[in-house]
Amino acid sequence: MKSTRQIYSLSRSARSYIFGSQHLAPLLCRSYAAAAPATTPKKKSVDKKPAESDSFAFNLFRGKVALSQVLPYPVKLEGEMQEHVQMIVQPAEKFFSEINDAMANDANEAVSPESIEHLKNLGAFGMLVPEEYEGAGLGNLGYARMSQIIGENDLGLGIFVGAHQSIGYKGILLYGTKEQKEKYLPDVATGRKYAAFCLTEPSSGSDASSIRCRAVPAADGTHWVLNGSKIWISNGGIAEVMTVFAQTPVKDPATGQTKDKITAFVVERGFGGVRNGPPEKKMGIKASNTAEVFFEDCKIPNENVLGEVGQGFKVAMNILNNGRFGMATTLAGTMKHCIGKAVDHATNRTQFGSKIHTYGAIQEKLARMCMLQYVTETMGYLLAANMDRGVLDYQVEAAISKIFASEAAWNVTDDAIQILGGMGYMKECGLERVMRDLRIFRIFEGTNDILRLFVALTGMQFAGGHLRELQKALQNPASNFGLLLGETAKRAGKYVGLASVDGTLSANVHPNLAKPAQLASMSIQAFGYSVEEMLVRHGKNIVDQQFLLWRVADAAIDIYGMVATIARASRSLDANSSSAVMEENIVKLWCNIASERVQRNLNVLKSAKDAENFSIMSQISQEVCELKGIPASRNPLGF
Ligand code: MYA
Repeated sequence: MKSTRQIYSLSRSARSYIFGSQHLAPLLCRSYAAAAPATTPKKKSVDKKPAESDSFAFNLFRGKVALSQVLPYPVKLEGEMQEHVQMIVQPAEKFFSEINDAMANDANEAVSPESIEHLKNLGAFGMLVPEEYEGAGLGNLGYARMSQIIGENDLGLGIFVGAHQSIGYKGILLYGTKEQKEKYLPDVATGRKYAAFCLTEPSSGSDASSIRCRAVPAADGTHWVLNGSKIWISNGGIAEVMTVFAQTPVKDPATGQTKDKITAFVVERGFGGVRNGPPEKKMGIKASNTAEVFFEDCKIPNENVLGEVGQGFKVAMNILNNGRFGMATTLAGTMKHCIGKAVDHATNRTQFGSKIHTYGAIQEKLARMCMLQYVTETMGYLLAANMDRGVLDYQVEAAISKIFASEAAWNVTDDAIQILGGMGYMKECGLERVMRDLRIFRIFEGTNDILRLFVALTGMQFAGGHLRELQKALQNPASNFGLLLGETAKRAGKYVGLASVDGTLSANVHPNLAKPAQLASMSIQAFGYSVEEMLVRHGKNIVDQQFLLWRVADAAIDIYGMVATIARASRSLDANSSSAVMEENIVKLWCNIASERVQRNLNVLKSAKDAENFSIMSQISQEVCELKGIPASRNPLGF
């Protein structure tokens, strides 16, 4: 569970920006006015123009259907890049089927030296690094394809190579100077040196900005001196190159005051003053090294600051955002593997005189597994494609993909084990390793709990900015006629109870998907209204409504999954692809299930019964914490 400090911390920026300087209540719905709390005016927000974005997820929070990043489904590789990626796929698959032994890596708690040599030859340590720096130059879609193959075969190995490049040296790729790139990329891209991302500390997990590692400029100004420690660092025991985040004194030019702000550094083990603890003993991903890293008067040259001094928090967040699609595509591979195992068993195993795949209980599981894999794969590749074409505001989609993928993979693996029954529980079958490996995916790279809050609050912050603009427009209706007319029309639909569903989506997808598209459009509209109502009702206190924010995030995740899969299946239907019929069925099933869940989650936002349940849950939780667990006296026998 998150500490109060962590929970509060997430809200820092959201609290300041969602409502800005004035109440929205009089504008939107009088009956809410009394409930809207007073807000402290904050100059920064008053005149700030609300951000515009083409992100589907951002606009969703305004009830707007923004399709340019989703439809037509933009995932494709062409020309040289396609050939380039295709050329690597086959040797990668061969490597996993003939050389790498995931079970042995797990047992030995390390990837075998033979596998590492092959990975180097495959270019697996520098998939995203341009060829001029000795990398494979694959682009995000190429990386997505490779990560899927890795996810199908060995998640422990995946974290070894993933932590290295997805986050370990990603900062150098994204923020590095020419000199930094020239100095470090060739070594890390070839696997001559390994990299690690050092953010988490004993007292700073989800609350990333509370890190205590500190670097101060040396008296002669030639370098920085770093002290502190980091925990649970993937590749921490083997990395030569580390992206390290530390507090640094930064002078505010406006006030002249010096405050601590986070700065990112590229730290070489060779600088001295760097040591690591023993490899951690973990539940899963055992083949990946995880260790504590200590910095004791470590001298970092000035030129090893990554990005700008004081901008390290944003560097860290953007590295994490940038790497998250890889988790979705990796886990799409893992689910494919599990589905393969389950299908193999279900089509060969006879019970009660029939193959078990003919029974509804098994069919339901297999269908659900295929659906979850499809949604995950669709999201992961969509994100990678958008990143390749230069989209910048993908952080909410990235968080959604990470949350969805890690939970879907867990459920799919669980269902696969269930289908295999006793066989699935045996080590030999390999699924127990997958399950152990998977558990961490809901925890690391941002826990799903914190990312749900991030999704909901970031979206609401965006929507809140636009509501503020509307409020300002109302103060001078004559010169804001267009804006007000649009908003009036939107609200009129709501208040006369019309299902005034935006036709954009249905009009642009294959006719076979008209119904799912309509379900998605209705969900988007209902979602936009619910967000608006929540903003009006709770004001800046929305950030404290975690029970509700959780439901908002879940609804956003479901809707994003609907629209993304509709776009993908529509493209397959248009192209008459061999998988089109299956895709159509999956999308119909997903949209039926997801739209119902969206409605349920949105109903919870205003339900008195659910409010009562949340309050009861708070009480139970508080009591059990006060009692330090369940006391023996609560046993039915009384002792
Ligand atoms: S590494 C450790 C991972 N740790 C985390 O993910 C930490 C999670 N915590 C956070 O993300 C932040 O602390 C939160 C913000 C979100 C809680 N993008 O006041 P604020 C901006 C862009 O809300 P806080 C690991 O596990 C925000 O807008 N911007 O901040 C590796 C605001 O900006 P402004 C963002 O309350 C495991 C400012 O920052 C973002 O302190 C190995 C302050 O915001 C964002 N996301 O908390 C994995 N967030 O001031 C290996 C905030 O301008 C993986 N902001 O308004 C490999 C897998 C793949 C395998 C591949 C095989 C090949």
